[in-house]
Amino acid sequence: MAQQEPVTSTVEDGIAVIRIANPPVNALSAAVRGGLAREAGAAAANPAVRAVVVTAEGRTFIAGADITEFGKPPVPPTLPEAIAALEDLSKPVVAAINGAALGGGLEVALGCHARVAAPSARLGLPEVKLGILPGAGGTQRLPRLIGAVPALKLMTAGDPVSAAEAKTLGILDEVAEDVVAAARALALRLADGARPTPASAAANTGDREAFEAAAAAMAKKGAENPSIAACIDAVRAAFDKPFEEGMAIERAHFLRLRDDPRSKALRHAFFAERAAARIPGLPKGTQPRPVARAAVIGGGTMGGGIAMSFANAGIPVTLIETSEENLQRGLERVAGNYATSVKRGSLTEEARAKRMGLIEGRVGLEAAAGADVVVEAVFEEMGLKKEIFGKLQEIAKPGAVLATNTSYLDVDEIAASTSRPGDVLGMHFFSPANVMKLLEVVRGAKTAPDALATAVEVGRKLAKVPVVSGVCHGFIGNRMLARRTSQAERLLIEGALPEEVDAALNAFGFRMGPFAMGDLAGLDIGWRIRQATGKKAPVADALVEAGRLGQKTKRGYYDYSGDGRTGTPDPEVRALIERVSAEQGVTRRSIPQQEILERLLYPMINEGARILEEGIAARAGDIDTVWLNGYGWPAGTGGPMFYADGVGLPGIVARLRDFAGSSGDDTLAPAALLVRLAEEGGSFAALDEKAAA
Ligand code: 3H9
Repeated sequence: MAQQEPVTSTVEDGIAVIRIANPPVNALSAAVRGGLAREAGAAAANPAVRAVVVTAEGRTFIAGADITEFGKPPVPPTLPEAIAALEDLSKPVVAAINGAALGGGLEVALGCHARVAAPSARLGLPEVKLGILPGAGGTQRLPRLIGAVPALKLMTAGDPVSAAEAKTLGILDEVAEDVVAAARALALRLADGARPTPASAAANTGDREAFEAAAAAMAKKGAENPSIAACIDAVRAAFDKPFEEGMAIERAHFLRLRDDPRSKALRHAFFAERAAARIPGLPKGTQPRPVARAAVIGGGTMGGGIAMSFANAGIPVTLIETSEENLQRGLERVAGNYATSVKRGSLTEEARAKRMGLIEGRVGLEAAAGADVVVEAVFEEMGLKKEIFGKLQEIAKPGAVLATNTSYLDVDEIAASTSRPGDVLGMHFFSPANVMKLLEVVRGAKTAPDALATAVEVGRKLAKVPVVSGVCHGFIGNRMLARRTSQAERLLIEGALPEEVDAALNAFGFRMGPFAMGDLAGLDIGWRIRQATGKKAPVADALVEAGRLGQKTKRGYYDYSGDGRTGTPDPEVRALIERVSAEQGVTRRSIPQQEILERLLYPMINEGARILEEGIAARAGDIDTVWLNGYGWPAGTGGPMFYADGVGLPGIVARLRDFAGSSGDDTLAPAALLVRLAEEGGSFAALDEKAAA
């Protein structure tokens, strides 16, 4: 297919308007960079042109460098060269920022001599989130333009700011509804006056001492993030090095970080998250059903958090309980959460009032009648869920999506309790539901395509990261977690201590290990599930039976008698574990950290491979997205399946065979898919690419 020229320009009334049209987000592909340099040259050569405006088509100005080009051989011109072509023009160049200007997009705007943005535009340097730093002059022009401290803050946080904030910071000259008209007017005024100072020659870097103090604080906070140190080093050059030298320092950091495995992992995560939103196997033209109102059944912690998610997205929601008393308790918890946010300054009083106004509390299931999507969030009890869905078939309006928030139960069995199984699916939120990004959307055998599309669309509206899962015990995330949990318990019996197991995962990058996590959540939860399913975990069971339920009883795997939150190793726990080992006839041994890590992670990866071969997940990237957004998997390693590719699948297969052989536990034997990929020299990434093509 012939590629349309993505950069064009028209000359009218002495002004050349350069327009970028490279859908979907006007990323700076080679063709766009080349086009910008070419049109800058044309404007320079055309005597009829007195000034230049740079703008773009669509909702975005420019979303930055084209990230898909990062792994490929470079095609000239580089982005710094294209930007220099604009900045070096002797005629004034004004950016007309019609939408998001991110990364290289903001850097293009900084290379222009002045900037006008639409009120809805957002501006930012999100490169650190991809494991790199601004690499097209952002670290040199922005500090010179607005001061080193605010510039460093913007690029180390990576979050965009509004046009109004950008104006206050001094990034923008004007904010205007009709950006192109305003930019034209400004360009003409500049053409009539003196040539404006380009950002590369501005002298607003500010106070060196204040910068060093801010930099030290940021370096401490972001100690494990190499992008932060690189940003600091590059911005520092804006104080004492000529612009060109600063650019060279920036470039060297950029190339080094871009080729680091960490950035590759973060880029993988970016694309995997977006791919997860594409539902495989939907008939062409499937449209989500309209959703104007939601209902949540169950006002507990989970239900309240889900209701908050709807209200936060501006969708009116009815929170339903069985009694006035339970309802009041649920509403009070929600109100309390919002009040805390206001107190912390993360929510305005106005927004709080608006959100609370969108949540209506009602007693009785009949109140679900007006909702387009109903989310059931009651206890994990099949009988109760079936009863509710049985009633909902009459109460809910025709076409309403009926979702269960179950984390383990069989969605098909729940669907079978209604006469409208096509409307039924799972929407598995993660606690706290108003905060956690992940949403597993569980597709039942009979779920209608448009119901599924609706749940994914609702997830996106709620600012969640939806991932579609098939029906199985625990879906994608909890099914894999169960493998880790059982290995963690086995490691204790074989010779490890809770603090050693947790330390192995902390060293890998998890904020919390399984035992610290268990203590936080409460050990009675797992115990109750084991009681109901007839499973055993000798150490965990013994702890619960000794009244050690975790932080809430000040004793669990750790002792919390200090501040109640910081656990310290407890000799009593050690004695208890050693007793269990003895009872099991196990001679305890010291287990190296690397072995602990492999024992925890490889069985999870193995389960991920099974999930993939059974079609429970459509892509390895979906599994990574689940773990990155719902379970605190360290982002810099890209998720379990991406990590597995990096380790090498043959090595993982060999280790799993060792584990299965020495333990006699068949579940540890490598999955057929894992063995096949290892033998063929394949990878999960290649498998996903093949599926996409
Ligand atoms: C950079 O600029 C480095 C420079 O400093 C130095 C260079 C030398 N490239 O998110 P969406 C695709 S680093 C390629 O669903 P939204 C995306 O994959 C860059 N593709 O839409 C998706 O494709 P598909 C710094 C990109 O409306 C489609 O566009 N910039 C890029 O929810 C739609 O995306 C960033 O980190 C890209 N840069 O959100 C910004 N961006 O349809 C990254 C998007 O096939 N982008 N795609 O799945 C974003 O944050 C969001 O995409 C944006 C739109 C807010 C722009």
